[in-house]
Amino acid sequence: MAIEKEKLIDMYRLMVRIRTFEERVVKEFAAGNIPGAAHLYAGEEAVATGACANLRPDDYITSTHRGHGHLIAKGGKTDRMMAELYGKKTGYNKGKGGSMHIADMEIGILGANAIVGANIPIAGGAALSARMRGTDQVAICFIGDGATNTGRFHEGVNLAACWDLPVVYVVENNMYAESTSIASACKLVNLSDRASAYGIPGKTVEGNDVLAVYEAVGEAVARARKGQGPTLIECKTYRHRGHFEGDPQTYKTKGEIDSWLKKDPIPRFREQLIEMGVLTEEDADKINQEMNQEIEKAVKFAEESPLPAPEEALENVYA
Ligand SMILES: Cc1ncc(C[n+]2csc(CCOP(=O)(O)OP(=O)(O)O)c2C)c(N)n1
Ligand SMILES: [Mg+2]
Repeated sequence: MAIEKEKLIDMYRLMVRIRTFEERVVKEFAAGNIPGAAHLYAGEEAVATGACANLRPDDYITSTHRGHGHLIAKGGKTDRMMAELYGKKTGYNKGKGGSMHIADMEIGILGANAIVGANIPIAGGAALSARMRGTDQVAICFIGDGATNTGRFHEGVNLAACWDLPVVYVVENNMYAESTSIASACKLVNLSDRASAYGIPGKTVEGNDVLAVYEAVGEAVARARKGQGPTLIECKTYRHRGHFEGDPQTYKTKGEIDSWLKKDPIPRFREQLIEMGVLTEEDADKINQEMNQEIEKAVKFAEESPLPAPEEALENVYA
């Protein structure tokens, strides 16, 4: 697979942008600067990055409660996202939605979503709309392993399959739904096997390998654009943090955590790019520094932005 050097560097930068954003959220959440709940994406960056690298600005994504990585990968701006997390007026939802409701219709982000699996029919609807308008837009629907056990998954994937809708289901199998292991909640070893129940192709890839995700989702997006219907790609990955910030994670063992930390997608891709001669150590360090500066600015923007006024509470409730 030949990928342009610039594209590879963009993918690295994006993964670092997501990680730097998440690490800062950990800090600001602990300091009490972010109200509500925070479900972090650290560890899973290769999935959103590899998947969204196949999309155009006018394509769609539907996201989850663990959505920061998806939103950044689809082009979401970290300053407006941070402001939203802070509940500030300059945020994506004018500070009234928070982490789990960020949306930007102009770049196809149809929303993070606090209801597990509720983004599945929304992705189908976006894909149906593209079909009815005669465009070749596609929708990527990001879902967790847990969401594949919901009724919405069955109904949504089944109908999208019957109608050959241009949707790609990217299942982020991070092995847990809250504290419930997928091994205890599903007999299948590979969740991509679920695809056969709907008559669509399914594939399992190593979710911490950004190029493997890019390639598999790329084939699925190409199928969808040609009108050949949905595909389900399972990406096996791991969340570095708890289900939510504050989760004591008593259901994970130290051995498990350590073994996955060794498979961290970011150092892995960095080494790969250095070996390929795409980046030098200095280039990679410079990208890390640039992302630190960007997130520093995002936090400053959030801190300095005003809170929404109480009398604005009922504005923008309906689109
Ligand atoms: C319909 C519904 N049921 C339960 C919950 C509570 N809940 C929030 S996240 C979550 C687990 C989701 O697991 P998974 O789909 O694997 O996503 P992950 O958190 O691992 O990214 C649950 C049960 C919810 N938000 N919505
Ligand atoms: Mg999960």
